Amino acid sequence: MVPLAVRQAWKTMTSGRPGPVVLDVPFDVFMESAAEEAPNAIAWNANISSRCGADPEGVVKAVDMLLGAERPTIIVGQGVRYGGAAEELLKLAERLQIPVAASASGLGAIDCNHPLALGLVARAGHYQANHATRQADVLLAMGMRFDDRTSSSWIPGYSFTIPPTRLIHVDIDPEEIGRNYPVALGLMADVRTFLRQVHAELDRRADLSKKADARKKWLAQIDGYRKEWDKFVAPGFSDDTTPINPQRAALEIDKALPEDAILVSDIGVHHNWLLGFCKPKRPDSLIGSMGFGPMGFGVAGVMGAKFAAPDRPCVSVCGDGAFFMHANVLGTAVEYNLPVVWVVWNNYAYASIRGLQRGYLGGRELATDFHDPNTGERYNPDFAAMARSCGVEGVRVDRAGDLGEAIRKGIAANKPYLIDVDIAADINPVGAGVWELPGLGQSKAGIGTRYQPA
Ligand SMILES: Cc1ncc(C[n+]2csc(CCOP(=O)(O)OP(=O)(O)O)c2C)c(N)n1
Ligand SMILES: [Mg+2]
Repeated sequence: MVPLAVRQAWKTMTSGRPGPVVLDVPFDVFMESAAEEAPNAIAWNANISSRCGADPEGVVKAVDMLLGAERPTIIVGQGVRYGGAAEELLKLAERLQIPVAASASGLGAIDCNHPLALGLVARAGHYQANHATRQADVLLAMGMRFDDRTSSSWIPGYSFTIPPTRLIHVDIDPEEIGRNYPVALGLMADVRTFLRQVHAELDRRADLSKKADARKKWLAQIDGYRKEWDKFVAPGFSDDTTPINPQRAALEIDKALPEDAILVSDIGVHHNWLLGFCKPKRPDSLIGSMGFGPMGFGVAGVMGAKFAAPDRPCVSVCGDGAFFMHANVLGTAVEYNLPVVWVVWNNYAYASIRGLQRGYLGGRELATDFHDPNTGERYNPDFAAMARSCGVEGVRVDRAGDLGEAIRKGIAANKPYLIDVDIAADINPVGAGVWELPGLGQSKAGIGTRYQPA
């Protein structure tokens, strides 16, 4: 049974819409011996392809819609990363001069520094991204599922305005198509295969620049939004206070990471800061767990990243709350000799939850603030000393100017390394979208207003 189940689990994990699989093996089954030879799961599944293309007529329609649009916009999710479609995506964006936005899991699908990269669409998303996707006349969404954070709780006019925006939704999982928004065109396909079909169709078209003037106007408009956003966030980058301004911390982390680094984020307010102010260059430069969002994903997951990519620097940014929950990773990293770096985003709180409590409970907090009961002073264990007690290098950073150097040193050390960073908890990331907890109300957009189509 176990060899069969491993084979099936491997296939489920890697094909179609890929994802983690739980294999629950009862103890008695573990104890049994079997005459069966365990087949190699990887070899068994090696020749299965899930690269289905879209309906050919649908491809022609999609190209017609894109070429006829005045404010076309692309938004991508993790389907680009899993489908290995980054190259084809960049080629389409450049070929038709269409800007590319991303959901949290799609960030980095094209280099965030590329002039056509809009950045993040979300509650805490970038103004130029949200304001483009909500005004688009045609929106091409690929390998993404329109979850509540990306979609500003589906409230029209913040992330999307569908309709009147005409949505082309391409996904390998047909369940996602039409699930959250009505589509003008829904196509089940692997993203890379679809993009190759689109390029082949474009090769057959004579005039790709029909709407060139409208496109230029659209891109110029977006440049204006980008300037407004840059101005809005500028002060945070030069803040030199201690505890460190979280926006500044995200910037310093981003600057310190080499081109090929994998940054594994945990769950919490730090994740929002990283999504807002890191500029991932590759589809797998910044990974996190959206949706299920288990704390510990970044604390332990960085070791998984290192196993999978031993030649790339792997850095975890994780909350103090999650790190304390999962501090056993220190021992594991030593036992397996895994040179990973933990940057503990130490804000002395389950800050994301504390922020919600304060917002919705009239300023009160319950068990989310870490303090000494006698003095009220901030309390946490000394994480750097804890690391050293496990045989892991541990340092403390409390000035923004020292953070980048500490990360570079941690990576260069080539052994397990922990950096405990004192980061402010009372500043919250804001962006162009909103979020609503049912029954509790809606947050306010930090920049811009709700878009009302004419
Ligand atoms: C295992 C688990 N328990 C609880 C939660 C709910 N939750 C989401 S964020 C968060 C607080 C995280 O605190 P910390 O790790 O310090 O990160 P911060 O928000 O302060 O950056 C909690 C309790 C969760 N996502 N996963
Ligand atoms: Mg915290």
